[in-house]
Amino acid sequence: MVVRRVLLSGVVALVLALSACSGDEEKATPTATPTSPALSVRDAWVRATIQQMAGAEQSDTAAGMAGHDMGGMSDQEPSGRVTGAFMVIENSGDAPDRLIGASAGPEVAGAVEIHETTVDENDVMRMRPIEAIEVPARGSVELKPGGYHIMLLDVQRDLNPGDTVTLTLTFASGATLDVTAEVRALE
Ligand SMILES: [Cu+2]
Repeated sequence: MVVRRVLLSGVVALVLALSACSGDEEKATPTATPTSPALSVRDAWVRATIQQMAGAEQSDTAAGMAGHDMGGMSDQEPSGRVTGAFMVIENSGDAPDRLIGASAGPEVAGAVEIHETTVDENDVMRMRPIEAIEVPARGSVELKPGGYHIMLLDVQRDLNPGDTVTLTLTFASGATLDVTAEVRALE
C-alpha cells in the first residue's frame, strides 16, 4: 500500500478496481469487469454495409474501405464485407486509458479490429490494424472516417440505416463499455 499511496488518486482507483475483479490473474474478464465511470462514448455510429456494395459513387473514404490493406489478415476473404464504427470516447478521469479491443458479437462480425487510416506520400488512403487508441486523461479521442476507427470484418448480415449494433469496448484499465451504435449511410 505504500507504493499505492504515492500514486495519483485516479491511478489508485484503477489499480484497486483491477485487483478487485481480476483475482490472481492480471487479465480482466470482460463480463465481470465493471464499467469505468470515467469513460463514456457519444455519437457512436456504424457505416451501412449496403453503401459499399453499390460501388458507383464511392467517396474517398468508402474507396479506402474497399481497398483495405488486409496485411496480417490472410485468413479473411478480401471480398468479405467490412465496415467501420465511429464515435467519440471521453475520459473524465485523471488517468489516461487505452482502447485495446472491441467486439460486436459473432452474429454481426467475424472479427473486429482497431484501425488507423493514414494517407501515404501518394495520397493513397491506407488502413492498418493498431494495438490501441490512447484516450487522454480529462480529454477525448474521436474515431471518424479517415482516422481512427473500429473495423468490422466478415460482417454477417446487412447493416441498414436505422439498425443498431452493440459494440463492447475493452480498455487497458480493465474497464469495458457497451456502446449502442446507430447504422448510418455514408453522406
Ligand atoms: Cu479499417
